Amino acid sequence: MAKSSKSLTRRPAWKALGAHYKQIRDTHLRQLFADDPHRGEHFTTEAVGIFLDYSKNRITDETVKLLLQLAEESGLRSRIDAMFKGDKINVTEKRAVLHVALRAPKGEFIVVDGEDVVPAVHNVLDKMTSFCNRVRSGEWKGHTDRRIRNVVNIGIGGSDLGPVMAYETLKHYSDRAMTFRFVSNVDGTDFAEAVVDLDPAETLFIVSSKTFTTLETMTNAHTARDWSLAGLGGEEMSVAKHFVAVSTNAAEVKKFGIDTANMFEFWDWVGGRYSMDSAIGLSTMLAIGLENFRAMLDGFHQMDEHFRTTPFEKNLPVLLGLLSIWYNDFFGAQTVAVLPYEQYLKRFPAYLQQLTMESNGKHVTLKGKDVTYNTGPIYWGEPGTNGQHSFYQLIHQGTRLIPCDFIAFEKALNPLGRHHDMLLANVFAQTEALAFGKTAEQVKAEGTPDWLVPHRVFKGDRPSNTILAEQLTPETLGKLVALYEHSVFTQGVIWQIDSFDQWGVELGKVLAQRIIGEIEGPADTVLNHDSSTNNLINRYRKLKE
Ligand code: G6Q
Repeated sequence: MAKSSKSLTRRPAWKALGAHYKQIRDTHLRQLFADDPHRGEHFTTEAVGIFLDYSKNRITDETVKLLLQLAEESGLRSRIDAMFKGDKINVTEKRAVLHVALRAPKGEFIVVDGEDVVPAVHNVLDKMTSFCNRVRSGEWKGHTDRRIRNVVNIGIGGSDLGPVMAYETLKHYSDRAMTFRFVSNVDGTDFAEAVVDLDPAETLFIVSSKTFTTLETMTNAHTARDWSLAGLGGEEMSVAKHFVAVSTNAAEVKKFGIDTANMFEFWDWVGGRYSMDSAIGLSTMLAIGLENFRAMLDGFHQMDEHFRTTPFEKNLPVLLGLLSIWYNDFFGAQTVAVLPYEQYLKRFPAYLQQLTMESNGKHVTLKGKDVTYNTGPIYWGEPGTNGQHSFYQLIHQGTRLIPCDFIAFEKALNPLGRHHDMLLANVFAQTEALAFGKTAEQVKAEGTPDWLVPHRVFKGDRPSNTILAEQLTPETLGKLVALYEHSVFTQGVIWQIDSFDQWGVELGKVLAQRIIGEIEGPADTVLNHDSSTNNLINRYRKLKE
């Protein structure tokens, strides 16, 4: 039996970690720092311009050694090689998992089903480039000969969260003469508000859908088509100038009326939540231009190479992933807070929610057996310093253990007075307060009356990582996203799950299709759901009358 196929809980490192946890769970971070005056330098690592301080975690050298041993026993090295080689590691869908090919430089070879996919990636990039140049320069004209000033991306899930996050994150680098909007929700309000102040003559829609069959996206795309046609005199030929598609499904794109010459392709080996650097990033390239888009791809690639080639003890995604396992499976932590101290990253936690939770929210192993341990934690967060004035209370003084990732940049993109120093002071202060807290003695020494002391005590011992980079650039964004992508992969390998399928979204979709028919069909259609669902549908049907 290969090492990696042994059940996780029977691995020597797993068992040793369980015993080790019992030994160190009561050792406070204060003690760990007191024991080693160099701890703050010791537990750090830096690569490709990303600095990770993981010293404020509840770990010792022994913890790290055992976690690294767990990675080895789990066959992480060979699984990384398998992914980069194009093996079909998404076993339930029998697909290769090759987002790393999307940022592979020209000349690299990555073979899927006997074919090198890198040239195809670059062909699409070239096609995107020439299209973006035409739109950004004003050469591409709308149906009435006006230039395109507004771009609306229509997509959902992986075909939305990446584009919207990348646009918000890289707004500083975007063409401010153009307006970008993102429509995802089937709630009509999303579309209505996105176009309320736009002129159809100057508006280009990108219909982003891998399958081109997703209910929300196709509903929004048809509404957009009606809106556009209504504003352009109803002339069908205008669609060619105002709609382009990003998809793997040429037949459906054609059926919709989009010229396949204006379709940007990607492949079934790109998962939706791993697709922001494929053609799904068309709106990103339109916003920030080719040079910046290429810099972002280069950032992704640098982190890919770091992940692929660096020994695990210095490997950023591996360390982040292992720390997440440590808290999730041994401390029983249920969530991870991601706290970017950078306003432009305000959509980053939402993006990470899909990346992490759709990937690792699984309850069976690759072999279909129920897992006997916890898998994917809940990821959540908000940008600092705003979160400090709301939910940080619970992180500091609540009853739950919430490991935190603090993300910050040394240089501001908008340097204004003392703002940036204050921002960074808050990052350092929060991680310090979480780790060390404030003892009853310290609180008393401040003259606090006895009855108030317990309320003002901070127990500390709250773990955090601090991730620092020089400045938020397209290249840095690529590195950050790849850091989390590969951390998710690391965790999935250890849990022995398929991080690349998403069967959990299916059931609701199928039931919704059935209920749409019942809501819109004859009022006397007999309902065969449970009594609650029947009652809700009936109530809505009556209200509609
Ligand atoms: C992501 C998922 C999912 C997907 C959406 C949109 O990994 O597969 O979020 O991206 O359901 O799918 P389409 O791009 O096919 O419309």
